[in-house]
Amino acid sequence: MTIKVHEKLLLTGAAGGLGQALRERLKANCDVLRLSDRVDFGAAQPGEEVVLADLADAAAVDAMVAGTQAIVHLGGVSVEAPFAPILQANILGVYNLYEAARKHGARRIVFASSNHVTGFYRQSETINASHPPRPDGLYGLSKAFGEDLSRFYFDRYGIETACVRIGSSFPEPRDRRMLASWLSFDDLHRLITACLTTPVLGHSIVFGMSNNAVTWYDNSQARHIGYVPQDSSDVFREAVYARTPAPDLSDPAVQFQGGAFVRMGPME
Ligand code: NAI
Ligand code: 15L
Repeated sequence: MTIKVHEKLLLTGAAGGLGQALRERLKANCDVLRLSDRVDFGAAQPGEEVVLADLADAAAVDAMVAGTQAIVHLGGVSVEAPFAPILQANILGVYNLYEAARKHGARRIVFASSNHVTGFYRQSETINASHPPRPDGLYGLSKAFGEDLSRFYFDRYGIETACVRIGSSFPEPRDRRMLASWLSFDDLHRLITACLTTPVLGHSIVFGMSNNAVTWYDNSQARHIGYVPQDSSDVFREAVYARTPAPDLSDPAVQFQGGAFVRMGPME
């Protein structure tokens, strides 16, 4: 099956952890991969373009989006933080991105949402896309805003979006919680590819995790995307248990899906 369905694909947040992991992988999905971040990350390689832009700068975002047919939007504040930078990057930034997509005719966006949109569900619960958001902080709240904004742009303008509520995407699970939330880089690429290639995406919410035996997420409402994970955190379980202490069940970070994020108070 060909996965190259877009001529020019934009990847934001290209300098970040996931941006670096996806840079080579996403070249298979397009003729030209346009990479963007606000920080310098080196020159364009063959098959690439580089456009530096701060997401809060509407004119820069407009130029970043122009000429692209689809967007993988990873850029932004990626952890809990004071409201000011979250406001600029994740709220104003996502508005600027969708406005530019509307003006320039980009038709499909994969939005890197987060498990922290629903971080205040318990680790004893299994949730699906119909469960209402329960953000565990300002960061999760900003991702919930991005999900709502993208739904509005679908309803009014027909721009299709997959809101991928990424769990924990790192080379390996770092702790016991991540055994449930882990998403391998290869599965992340499979999931993004599925979002970019499925015939009808509409506005969809999909949880981004590998095929982990213990999980809190039910993706049965995203079958139309066709994502089939190939990796699993299970192969790391023994090693993670050996190097981490038994969980304290009275700790909110152990009770809730958002982990330590639920303990972070309002920030100055
Ligand atoms: P990261 O923090 O390593 O990368 C984010 C990138 O966004 C950085 O290169 C940064 O320079 C850029 N950025 C920040 N503010 C910006 C602005 N105002 N304008 C332009 N660029 C800006 O994060 P990571 O891990 O690569 O995550 C990528 C995306 O996936 C983020 O949106 C994050 O919220 C989301 N995500 C990641 C998860 C993970 O496990 N890695 C889990 C859940 C969501
Ligand atoms: C996220 O949303 C963060 O971007 C990432 O750095 C991890 O903290 C991840 O969630 C997680 O919950 O493990």
